[in-house]
Amino acid sequence: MRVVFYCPWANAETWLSELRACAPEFTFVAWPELDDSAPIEAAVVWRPPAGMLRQLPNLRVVCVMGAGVDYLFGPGIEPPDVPIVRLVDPVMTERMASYVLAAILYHQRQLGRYRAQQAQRVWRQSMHKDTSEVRVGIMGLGAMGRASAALLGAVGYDVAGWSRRPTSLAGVRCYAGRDQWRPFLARSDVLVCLLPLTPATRGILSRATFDALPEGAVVINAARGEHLIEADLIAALDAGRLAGAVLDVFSIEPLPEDHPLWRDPRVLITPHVASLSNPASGAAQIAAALRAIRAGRAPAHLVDRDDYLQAAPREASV
Ligand code: OXD
Repeated sequence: MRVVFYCPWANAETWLSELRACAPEFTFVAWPELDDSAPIEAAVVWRPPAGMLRQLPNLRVVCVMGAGVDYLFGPGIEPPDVPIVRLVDPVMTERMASYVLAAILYHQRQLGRYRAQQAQRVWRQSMHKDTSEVRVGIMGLGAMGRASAALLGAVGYDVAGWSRRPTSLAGVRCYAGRDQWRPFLARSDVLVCLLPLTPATRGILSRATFDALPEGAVVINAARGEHLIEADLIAALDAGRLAGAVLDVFSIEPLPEDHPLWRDPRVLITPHVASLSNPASGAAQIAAALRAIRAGRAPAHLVDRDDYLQAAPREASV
């Protein structure tokens, strides 16, 4: 089976060698260096260029080299009607959980404040909440949300999760659907967004959401920039409703140099590094999906395209 590979990342060559090493029975060809020797039956991609996938009439599967697949449903991409497989990789899952923990600790233990004091050589102690007093709410209980909840629970946080459909997780208070959205927010001192970006979740980190959080809450977004309405975040910080935020993702990346968030001391910015894809372990997961397709089995972690194609509700999930 011939597999086309498209990846705009700096480590694309490493990915290609890992894929070839993990799945030697497949022939990987880098886009656009295709020849006509045999049809392309699979694609391994990250943010493929507009129209690329539509030029592959024999495609049987699209494997994505990351957790998010939202961009496949963006203008001009038009994924063909074949299974789409997202990357669910234990290494990335652990990376996300440790990022979420670090982001919570950054605010809880006031590391930003002490960094600023250090710059002024100021020795001033401030009290902080103990771990068991911090109520964390995780939006999205997929692999990354579940792993984050488990790590935070093990450290001693009071953890709840919210998902579209009812879920149960040991040690985690689980909320689901529209009816339980507000009670979930009302008990979230730290709100962590790990949701997929769909028409139903775009803009979900909005003024209405911030107003429903306890006063002085912290927001962490490690999902997609488009979940957040940036102007609403800045207004909520200015009004003192929110105490701070940690943002790893932005609707425009890299974040433009003149963006006001760069200068906001209440916001910690990281450059989309919460859960970088890992070539060795990621290639092994993709190889498993390709083998499933070749054997006529359904691969794990199939994307439900209806989630991405539905019309946007009037208000984001609230
Ligand atoms: C992903 C990402 O979706 O890194 O995996 O954004």
